[in-house]
Amino acid sequence: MGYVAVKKTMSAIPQDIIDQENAKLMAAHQADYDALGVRLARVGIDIEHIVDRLMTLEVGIPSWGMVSGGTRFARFPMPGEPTHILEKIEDCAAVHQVSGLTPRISLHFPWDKANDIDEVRDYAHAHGMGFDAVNSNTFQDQPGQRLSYKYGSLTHSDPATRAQAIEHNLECIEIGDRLCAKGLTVWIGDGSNFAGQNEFADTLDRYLESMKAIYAALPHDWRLFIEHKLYEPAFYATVIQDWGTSILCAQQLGPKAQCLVDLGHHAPSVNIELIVARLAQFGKLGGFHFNDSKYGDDDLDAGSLNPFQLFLIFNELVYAETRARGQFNPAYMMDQSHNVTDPIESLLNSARAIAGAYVKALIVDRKALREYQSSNDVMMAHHCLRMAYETDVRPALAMARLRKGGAIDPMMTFRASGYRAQKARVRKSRPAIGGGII
Ligand code: LRH
Ligand code: MN
Repeated sequence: MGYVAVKKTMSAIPQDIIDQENAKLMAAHQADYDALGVRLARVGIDIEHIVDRLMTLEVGIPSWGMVSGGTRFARFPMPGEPTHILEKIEDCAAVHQVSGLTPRISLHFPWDKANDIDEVRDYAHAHGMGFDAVNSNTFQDQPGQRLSYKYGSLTHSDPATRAQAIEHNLECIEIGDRLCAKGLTVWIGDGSNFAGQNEFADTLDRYLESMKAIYAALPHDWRLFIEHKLYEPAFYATVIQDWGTSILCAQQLGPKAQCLVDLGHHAPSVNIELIVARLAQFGKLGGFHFNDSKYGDDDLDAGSLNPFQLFLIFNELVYAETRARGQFNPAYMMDQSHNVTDPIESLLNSARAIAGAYVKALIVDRKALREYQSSNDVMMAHHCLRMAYETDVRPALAMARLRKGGAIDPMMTFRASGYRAQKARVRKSRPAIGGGII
């Protein structure tokens, strides 16, 4: 995806703390690793090859996930949470330092607006961090904003309001370009709460007209991610409600436009891995917002409720990669709201779940699976997936982290660092003002 190489000069967590914690666990880790290596070799899999593949996996961190999240009812800030973008970057760097998996931050504007965007870039680079897709925001009105998005933004019936929303997206591209980001994610809450409020086809025409203007402003090597969502804030119809509408729009817009799958943006029983396979088959799978949910867009920790679904999604991704013969680079990002846990611990938890799902998908015996599928041996085909899913791959995950300077045990190492308590001593606390996701 052509991200800039960054020279790390600053560490969020003193590296010797990570090394000390690793030293205590090294012997047991090595024994577990060797045992897994023997077990995988028994079925013809080279554990070193798997770890090498895992070392290439990179997942973007949502800047808005670094503070305690909330709901419309309330938000409960946590002592030591970041109070501005530089502190958010420092915390993102701590997640990457311990997990080795999250080298890029996905920023959201205007939430992450800064007077000196070059300072933000350089501060991140100094921590060994880069930037993933930037996110525009035309689902809230900003103080002093001329025209309201109450009745929509890129699809508003008023051309001036649409122009204002387009202008904001062009500004996000400009800022993102200064940050060496390579993508823009456009999620809009546009939709209706009453039948008759909007004309569906006309509204989508307006969406495409607006997105064409944004598409035209993309730098040559950028991608435009269309994020669909079933409902909320609209509760009758949402303009970009599902993957079908998303892929039709991406095909209309052009090759740089692709579909972003936020796992929480589907009705509870929807088969998301099937959607992933469809989007990948037609070259329109742009990326992910990983999280988990039970009811709605709950933005819970990825893999915390449906780890098997996460595995099945990566099972489709691993197969799609073989089918795509190299033209396959979905942008993996997390999008979570940490309402009752330390955001860093939740992101470490989710990073481990995502890496685990990927490694389990890599060890699926695809040759056997293909044979069982073509001979309609249903149970053995399913068994292939179960055997991979039920394999304890934690030693391989730990080895990849270790080889990237991270922690054998991320959670216990982060706790041992005393990072949050130290930040609580130096950072101003943010008042708990009402609800809202951040
Ligand atoms: C919408 C969404 C979108 C972000 C927002 C914070 O629900 O998933 O990706 O802009 O959350
Ligand atoms: Mn999202």
